[in-house]
Amino acid sequence: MEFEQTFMNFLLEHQERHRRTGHFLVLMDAIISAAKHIEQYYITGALKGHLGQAGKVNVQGEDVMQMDDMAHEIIIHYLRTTHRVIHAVSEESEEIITLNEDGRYFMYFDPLDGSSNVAHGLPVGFLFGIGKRNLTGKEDFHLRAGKEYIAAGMFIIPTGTLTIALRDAGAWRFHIDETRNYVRPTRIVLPDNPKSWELSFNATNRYTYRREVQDWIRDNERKYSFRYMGALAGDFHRILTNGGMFMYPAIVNHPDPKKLRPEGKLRLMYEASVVSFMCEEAGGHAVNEHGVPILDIKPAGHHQRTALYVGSKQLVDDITKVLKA
Ligand code: FDP
Repeated sequence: MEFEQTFMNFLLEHQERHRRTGHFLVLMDAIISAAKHIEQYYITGALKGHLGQAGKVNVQGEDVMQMDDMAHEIIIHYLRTTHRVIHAVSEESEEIITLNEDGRYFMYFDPLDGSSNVAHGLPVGFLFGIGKRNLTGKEDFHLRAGKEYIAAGMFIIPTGTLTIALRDAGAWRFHIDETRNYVRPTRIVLPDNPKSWELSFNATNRYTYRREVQDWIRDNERKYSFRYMGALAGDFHRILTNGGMFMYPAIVNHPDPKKLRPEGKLRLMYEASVVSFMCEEAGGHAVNEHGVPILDIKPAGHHQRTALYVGSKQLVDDITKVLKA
C-alpha cells in the first residue's frame, strides 16, 4: 500500500530539522481541530439554520453572522486547551483575549472571513497568523508586524484546503483525504509566466480609488483575467496558484462619506499580514496604499485597517511605483 505524508508528519520533520520543540505541533493540532469543527457547522448550516445573522454588530461596525460567533467560540476553545497560547486577537472580539500568561504563542485570526458568502454556503476562510513570545529577553507583549510572525495560514471552508507558510520555509498546500487527514504537501511558488495571472478587486469600487490607481487599472486590466468572489481567502487562494494581484485599495472618492475608507478596509493583523506572509514565502510581495511593505507595518492597534495590494512581485512592484509617485 502507498500512504501520503500527513501534515503532522511534515511538521514533525520540519521541527526536527530545525531543532525546534514540539509545542508548535500541539498548537497546529488545535488549529486543525477547530477548522474541521467549523467546517462541519458550515456544511450543515443551511439545514440547521445557522447561516443567518446573529442580530448584532461587531467592533468593526459590521453585522455579525451566527457562524462568525460559532467559529470564534470554537477556535478559542481549542486554543485554550493547548495551554500554549498567551493572547488571541480575533476579528470577533473587541478586546485581546488572554488565554494562558505562561503560554508561548500569540494567535491572530479571522474566524470566518468573507461574510457575504455565508448565507449562500459559498467559500469562506479561517485565516490565522502566529507570533512567538520572546524566549530570551523580557517579553513586552507588543503588537507584532507580519515579519515577526513565525507562521501564517488559511483554511478554505467548505473545501477544507489548508495553505500554510512557515517562516523561511516556504508556503505549502495540503488537501484533505478520505480519513480527514491533511496530506500531500505541495510547495507553492507563484508562477513567473503572466499568462495565468489574474486581477482581483471589487469592481464596483474602482471609481472610488485614487486617480493613479484607477489609471493603473485602466492601463493593465486587459492583460489579465478578472476574478472576484468576495472572500479574501478564496480570492487570494487563486492568486497564490495562478499569480497576479489581489487588491483592496483605499476608498477616497465615495459620494457617501460613510463609505470612505482612506485607511483601507481589510484588517492588518489577521487578514493583510496573514496573506502577505504566505505570499512572500511563495515568492510574491504585498504593500499598502503608500507602497510600504505590509509585513513591515507595526500595528498601533489590534483591529487596525489597511489597504492591500498582494500577489506576484512584478505586478506589486509595478503598482508600488504608482502608489509612491
Ligand atoms: P467580508 O467583509 O464579506 O467579510 O474581511 C473582509 C472581506 O469580506 C474580505 O474577505 C473580502 O475580500 C472583502 O472584505 C470583501 O469586501 P467587499 O464586499 O467590499 O468587496
